Amino acid sequence: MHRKKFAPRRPTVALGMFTAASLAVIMAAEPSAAASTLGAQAAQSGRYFGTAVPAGKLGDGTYVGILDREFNMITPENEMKWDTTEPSRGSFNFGPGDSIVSHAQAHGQRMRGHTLVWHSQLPGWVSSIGDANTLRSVMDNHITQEMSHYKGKIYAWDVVNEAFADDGSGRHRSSVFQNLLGDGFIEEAFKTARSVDSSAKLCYNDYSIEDWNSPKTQGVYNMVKDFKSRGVPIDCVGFQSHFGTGGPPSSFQTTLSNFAALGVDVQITELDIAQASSTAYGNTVKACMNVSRCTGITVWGIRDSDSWRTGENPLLFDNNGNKKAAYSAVLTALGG
Ligand code: 9MR
Repeated sequence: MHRKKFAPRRPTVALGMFTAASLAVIMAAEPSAAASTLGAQAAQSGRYFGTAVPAGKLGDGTYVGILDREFNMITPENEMKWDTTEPSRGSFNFGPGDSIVSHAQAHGQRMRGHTLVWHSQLPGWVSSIGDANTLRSVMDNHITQEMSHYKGKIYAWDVVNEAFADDGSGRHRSSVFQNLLGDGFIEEAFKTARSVDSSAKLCYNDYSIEDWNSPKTQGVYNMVKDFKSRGVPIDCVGFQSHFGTGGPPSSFQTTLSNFAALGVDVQITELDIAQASSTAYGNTVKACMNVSRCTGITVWGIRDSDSWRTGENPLLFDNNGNKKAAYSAVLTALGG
């Protein structure tokens, strides 16, 4: 009776359309003002703008001033990697990662978790395991303990990082995981991750997969396609985007949209560009803006002096924390 009286369905739709139409009129009359920070400008299109943060810089006032003004997503640069979080078997250390999470929570920033299973920054006790059953239980336990500790605090996890080879084969690289567990180690990691925290997005993250024509890109694409077709849980693909002076390959937007069409979000996760030309940065951001499922961009550091690429000046702020020309190019590109 109650439902009938209000005949909810059609009026709801009509009201929805009316509201949308009114909004369009209001927006046409008063276009939303361009934002003055990267995070706020990205948010206007429902995206985020993040950076990598090392715990050791949280005491640097200039650094933190820029971090909290400009960025609304944080990736710990090293603090959630296996060599820090489980330096010996079954002995976990979440202190450094916790300090970054606390900062993020206090400043309204979300977190990308980086990274659960990676051949690098892997402690010797893991790489020297010699039998599959031990390694499988060690890997699953690592994922379980780390994701449980951070449950509810991580927007997206890089569950597996850099598992594909650079040799043009389009196949997985050699690693203790690959060598003992075979190709199935990646899906095992994703299934375990989903069972621990069903609300975090689960990403595969890699570099040199931005060019659609590269065998490595095709290898990752085929893996994601296979996972989606078999119901293996995967929600997103991270394109690290460590570019040379020319910036992204011309096919970058095609790559992002082809992956997105498989039913995953795509994200630029570790962006830096040698010498940081405005054109190269602008083109990178535009490629993301043109793909609706490209949900955010993370640069791999704030000032050039914070970068792992010493001497290449690849970031958006100079050593003194001043905005570089590329900063304006990025802000403009984020504004559509
Ligand atoms: O920026 C990180 C640097 O401080 C570390 O020394 C290095 C060790 O491997 O890892 C760097 O971050 C890497 C990221 O975790 C994965 N993709 C490549 C990044 C740059 O090397």
